[in-house]
Amino acid sequence: MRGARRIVILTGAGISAESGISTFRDPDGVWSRYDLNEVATPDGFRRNPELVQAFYNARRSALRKVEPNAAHLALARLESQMDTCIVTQNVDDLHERAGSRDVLHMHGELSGALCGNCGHRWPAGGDISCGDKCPVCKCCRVRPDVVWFGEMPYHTQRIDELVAAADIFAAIGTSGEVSPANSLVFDAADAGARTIEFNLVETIITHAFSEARRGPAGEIVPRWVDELLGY
Ligand code: BV8
Repeated sequence: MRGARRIVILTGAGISAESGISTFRDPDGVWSRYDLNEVATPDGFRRNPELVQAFYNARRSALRKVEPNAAHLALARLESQMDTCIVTQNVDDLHERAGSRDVLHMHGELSGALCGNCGHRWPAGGDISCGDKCPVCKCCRVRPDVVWFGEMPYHTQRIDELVAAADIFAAIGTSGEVSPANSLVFDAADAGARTIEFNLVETIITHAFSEARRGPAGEIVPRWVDELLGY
């Protein structure tokens, strides 16, 4: 039997829903208001950079008005007492603001800027605009440091290593619609981990989990953390 239990937690937009951040594929979600091909692909950015910058600037300012919820706080409490790593598809900073330290943003972060010319990455601070200059190469091809469709997610090797060594793999608030994030549960199950899905509803990857817990993350995740910590 391995040592202390290693827990890997994949989070999606649903964990931030109760904080007031829109999910993507719920009926009133982001993709019901925007065409992802226009605002979350390199071609979309090439075609209309102003639209894309405005899309992410609006999400950046919305994020400043919300707080982490009980699910984010419970995961930070878990990490303070057990070997826990969060792999998030979210580009918000609510896990960090809840106190989590070991967070891998596989789709990048709203708080980051990326130079489309030299690849330099830096904290954006406020809004990003098309006229901004890269602090390194001085080129004006600054974009949000997020992973668009068709681009390689960040931290893939580290994530694969963590999942292969996990004793428990949990997915919280994700529809399982996006790859390669949606394949991690299969890798975890193949490696012998216990797998648990936390969602309001059944998803297209529910069948891959050994257990499913239904309800709002803000309620069912703190309960699960209490169980794990023996409260
Ligand atoms: C890659 C970042 C390869 C920025 C995002 C056909 C054509 C082209 C591409 C593809 C294709 N088929 C597959 C692909 C690959 C593609 C993909 O998966 N497309 C999908 C749409 C079919 N994937 C990629 O392109 C990825 N890259 O494959 O690279 C490669 C290899 C080598 C070299 C180069 C490249 C990159 C994917 C990353 C895209 N970027 N976002 C941004 O945020 O704007 S993804 C986008 O979806 C969001 O970031 C989001 O995080 C992510 C996943 O969505 P979820 O988080 O799951 O959110 P969703 O709304 O879907 O679901 C919310 C869930 O929460 C629901 O289930 C709901 O029931 C639940 N919920 C709601 N409220 C609550 C709740 N649960 C609990 N409590 C609540 N209160």
